[in-house]
Amino acid sequence: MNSVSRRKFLKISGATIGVAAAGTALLKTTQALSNKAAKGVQTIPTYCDICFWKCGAIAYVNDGKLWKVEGNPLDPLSNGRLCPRGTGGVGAHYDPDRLKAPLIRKKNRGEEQWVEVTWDEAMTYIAEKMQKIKSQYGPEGVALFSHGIGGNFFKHTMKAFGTPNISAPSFAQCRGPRDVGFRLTFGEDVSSPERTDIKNAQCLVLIGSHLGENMHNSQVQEFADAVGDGSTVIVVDPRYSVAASKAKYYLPIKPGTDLALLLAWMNVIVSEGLYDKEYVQNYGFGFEQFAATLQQYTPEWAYPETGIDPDVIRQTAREMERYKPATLVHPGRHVTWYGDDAQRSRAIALLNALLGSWGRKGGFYTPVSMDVPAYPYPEYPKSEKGKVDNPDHKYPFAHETITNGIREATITGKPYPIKGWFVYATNLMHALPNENETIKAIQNLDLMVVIDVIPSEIAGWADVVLPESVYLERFDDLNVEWFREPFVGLRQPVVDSPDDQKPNWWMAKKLAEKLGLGHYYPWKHIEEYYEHRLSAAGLSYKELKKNGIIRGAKQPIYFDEGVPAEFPTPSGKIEFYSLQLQEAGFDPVPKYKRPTSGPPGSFRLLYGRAPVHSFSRTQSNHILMDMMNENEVWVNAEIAARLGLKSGDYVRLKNQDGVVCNKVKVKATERIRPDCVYMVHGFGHNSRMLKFAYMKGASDAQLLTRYEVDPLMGGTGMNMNFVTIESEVA
Ligand SMILES: Nc1nc2c(c(=O)[nH]1)N[C@H]1C(S)=C(S)[C@@H](COP(=O)(O)OP(=O)(O)OC[C@H]3O[C@@H](n4cnc5c(=O)[nH]c(N)nc54)[C@H](O)[C@@H]3O)O[C@H]1N2
Ligand SMILES: Nc1nc2c(c(=O)[nH]1)N[C@H]1C(S)=C(S)[C@@H](COP(=O)(O)OP(=O)(O)OC[C@H]3O[C@@H](n4cnc5c(=O)[nH]c(N)nc54)[C@H](O)[C@@H]3O)O[C@H]1N2
Ligand code: SF4
Ligand SMILES: [Mo]
Repeated sequence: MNSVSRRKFLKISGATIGVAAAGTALLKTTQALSNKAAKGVQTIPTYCDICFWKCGAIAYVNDGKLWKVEGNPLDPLSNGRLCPRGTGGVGAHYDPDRLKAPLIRKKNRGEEQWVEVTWDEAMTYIAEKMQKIKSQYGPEGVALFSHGIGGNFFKHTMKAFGTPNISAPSFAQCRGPRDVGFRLTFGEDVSSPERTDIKNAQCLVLIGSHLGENMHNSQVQEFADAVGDGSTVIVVDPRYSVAASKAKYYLPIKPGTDLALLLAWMNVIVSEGLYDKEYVQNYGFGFEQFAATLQQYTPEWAYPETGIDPDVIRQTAREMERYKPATLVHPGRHVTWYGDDAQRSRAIALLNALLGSWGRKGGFYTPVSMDVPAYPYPEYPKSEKGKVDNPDHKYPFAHETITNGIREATITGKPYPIKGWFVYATNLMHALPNENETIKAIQNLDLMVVIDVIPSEIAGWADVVLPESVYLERFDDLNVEWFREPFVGLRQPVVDSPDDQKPNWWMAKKLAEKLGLGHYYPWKHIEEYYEHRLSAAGLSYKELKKNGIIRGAKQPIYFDEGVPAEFPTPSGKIEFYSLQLQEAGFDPVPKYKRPTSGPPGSFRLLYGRAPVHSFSRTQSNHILMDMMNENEVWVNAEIAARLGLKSGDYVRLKNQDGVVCNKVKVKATERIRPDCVYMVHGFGHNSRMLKFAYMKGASDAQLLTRYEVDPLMGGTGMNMNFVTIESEVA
């Protein structure tokens, strides 16, 4: 395959999806700093916010109207190409269902009835309620849920107010277990963007992580390059994913049994002496004890658990050995599956350690960053009570705040009451499992503020809704990224907001002022904040504004290039055997536990991503909905036939607790095992104000009433639900 067709298969392109008719004349490109009433075409660099990859982009504005967005060629996260969601991001600006003005609730929570108020009224109302909570319960009684870089200034205001209860679903509902498993092993996180050297990997192992549907831009580009270069790809997934279609080995594993496979792979690699002996010798701690525990986990032992043929387990283990250390066992990202996820992730880390891939080319590089000092704010007040989410360090290895821990404290009032929620850019009704628990918590609040761009489900529960300008209409914090090479990116407004929406920094500053915390915002406009930070780093804001990005010099990123092989674990080495875990009462080497099975006749519910949508945030975007306007439920073809179903029929899924989802179209396919069904996350909106997205497709989140909490770090394993399929009579 040449590089063009390689890229095409993953649908990363610079192609334009225009909202306004694409201009035909030769376009004169000018570098503009403000688009107000501008004539002709301007190009303005910024970075994307349709997901958390934060790709550098160039927006085209025609006569002051947003026309299209393309990748910024200077930016290493996009390399000049956006994914389809980024290209379609234009639709977020034009969405007719957007929130337009601040709203205060008129009736009961959840009834979606508000009155429009001015910004000043909204902020005064919020500040008064916050002060009341503070005087009764302390500042810790207010919690912030936020996701993405746009939350930075609200975090700052909340810390200034005195609460440490700040959390994002990216830990306990997403990558937390992975980062814990890797920290326990190597002393460091995988972080985001992942430090995976996919483009140089000669053997890439994907366990669930469905690159190509999961569209993190440069990661997918690197994957396409690796495939094009003939790298061996091994995919482990109960579903034949896009990635599986590029694989030399596809292992259709029984859901929830990956740890058995990982242990068997390590058994083969250790017993056949295939590991990187020098690396293990130099950097490993507790290898002998580790090796001893592995003896029981033969491929024959793993076979009945996983359904994977012992010969295939051996062959794939040898294939991994052949390319070491350029064999990358990808750690995944959304790994909150079964509640044993930190230990499964640790097993992935250990397998990589055996292959010597951490710190090596084709494995995990050591990321670098630009040194841009933080703004010198006054010190934050110290919290007397400490965080609410993890009482008595119940989850000893949680290194970030646990969203579901805050939710639980809000329900129980223990270890202390939480009476105010701020929710910034996270639709908790779709992001957290068990909707009823979220509602129960919300009912205990004295104040619930949601900052969103559209009337999402979570906004429907708010007392105050604050409408934000979409990313193409605002400045945001600087993106000082840890990556292959150092760089800093700028998000800047490309067009004006159509109504009375405001950017987060403006809201967070205004709120601080209302709370008497104005001294925490010594700058008037965010551009002053940029100037301050950038000049402290010896960088030019003018240059950043013009190009959207400033790149630093390349630096060594592999041990072989001179990066010191440091492992900030207690032993200072790679911990094959973990005394930390042992001391805390956990298995020092991961142990396999068979997953629970569902009621007879039921199917395990699995879920994932579609290339053209992000979670529950893009179903109101007309451009992206043009490409995919509902999700489907994947059902094994034989099962479908047995149930008398064919592709295109509508069904409803009913879970083990009797919850029934909205109707959803069947995709009868050989591409999934018979013991599970699969759907794309984020559809099935039931907020009535989302007129366009309302009831299109079904919501996986509604069906996730059960979850298994990871005892190491508090994450919610959500692949724990089983459904039956009920025909939908038209
Ligand atoms: N287009 C798009 N891309 C995205 C996002 C998006 O919203 N849209 N979101 C981004 C974010 S934040 C994240 S965290 C990532 C998530 O993406 P990933 O981390 O790649 O994937 P997951 O959602 O964990 O996994 C989904 C895959 O795991 C398989 N799977 C389910 N159960 C099992 C199991 O027991 N064993 C194995 N081996 N496989 C299993 C499913 O069949 C599916 O193919 O995607 C990122 N990229
Ligand atoms: N059932 C289920 N639950 C999951 C997952 C799953 O696959 N299935 N995936 C998990 C993972 S990996 C992750 S990372 C999380 C993601 O969880 P979230 O980040 O909460 O994802 P979304 O559901 O997209 O909610 C984002 C909200 O932010 C709003 N928003 C979008 N842009 C802006 C903006 O510019 N400003 C403001 N203020 N708001 C904005 C959107 O309208 C939406 O309401 O979910 C986790 N939970
Ligand atoms: S991966 Fe796609 S949606 Fe995410 S930031 Fe990049 S272009 Fe935007
Ligand atoms: Mo995620």
